[in-house]
Amino acid sequence: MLHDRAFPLSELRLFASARSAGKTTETPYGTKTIEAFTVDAVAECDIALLAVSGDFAKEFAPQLAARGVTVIDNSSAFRYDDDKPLVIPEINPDAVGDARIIANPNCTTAILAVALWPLHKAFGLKKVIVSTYQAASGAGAEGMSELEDQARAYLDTGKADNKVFAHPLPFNLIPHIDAFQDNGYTKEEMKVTWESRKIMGIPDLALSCTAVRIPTSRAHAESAVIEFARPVTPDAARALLADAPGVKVVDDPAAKVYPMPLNASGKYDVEVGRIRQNLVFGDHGLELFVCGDQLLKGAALNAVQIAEVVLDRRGESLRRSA
Ligand code: 2RA
Repeated sequence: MLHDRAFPLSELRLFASARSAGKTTETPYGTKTIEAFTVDAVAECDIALLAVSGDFAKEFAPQLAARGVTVIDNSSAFRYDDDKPLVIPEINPDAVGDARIIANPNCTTAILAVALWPLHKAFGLKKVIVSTYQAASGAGAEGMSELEDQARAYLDTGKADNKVFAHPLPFNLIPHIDAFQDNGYTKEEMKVTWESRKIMGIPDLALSCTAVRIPTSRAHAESAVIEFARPVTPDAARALLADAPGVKVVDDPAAKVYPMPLNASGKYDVEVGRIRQNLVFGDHGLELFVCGDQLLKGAALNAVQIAEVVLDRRGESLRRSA
């Protein structure tokens, strides 16, 4: 992603646990040897992109920040801290400010919010009801492998063992992503509510979500039913979204054109389609379907876009102000 976007780095260094240290990996910047993570070693860098557990981030991100490193963290460790920005550059780039720790949102939130934001600015979001259709790779490489292995095993033997997912995923869907909370929602579902409110700056936004794992490999899809404060039409929404950064309107149902995981995989833009006047909320309501690559806009792309904002806003002072 850094190379794809021609991020102006002088050196890329890769850090991991002692188990991986010493291994080499091919990158667009040449063969790299993975180094053992230590605060001292990473403190030599200007920007650290963390793809680690929340516990690891909580322990080490503040230590790196204290050493002058700008940390962009993909875990949920800091997303809900009032003093840490949670950023989608198309929505709230100014939130980056002088922060040394910047949180990257949950993939499901990022894909939805980038499509909701232009509509919110024009018509005012009032209520949003979301249902998700999330790819196996949202659970990591192990999730994707489990789907492939289970699918083969199921076709060969009629049975499939599950470890990563709570149930077999091939030829099934599982309305359970992350842990159940006291209110009956899962953590994944609550993340969409909490994070959308924070990123869009609408603390009282009424948003509820049902998150479902489906047997696709890559790219999450989401259906959203939206009530607005002001009247809205599908044509007006299409026109706005067509001009919005990070979004592509894919909406010609008569030609069987609508967002789908197979098409959205590998794309930077979140695809939006099936835009229609909602039957429940009438002229104040829309219904739409979004699909985005959760490994890109939902993770790596958004993280690198945050790094671009950091560089753009305070590149000169990255280390010197530490
Ligand atoms: C998932 N959203 O799809 C999660 C990954 N962060 O499981």
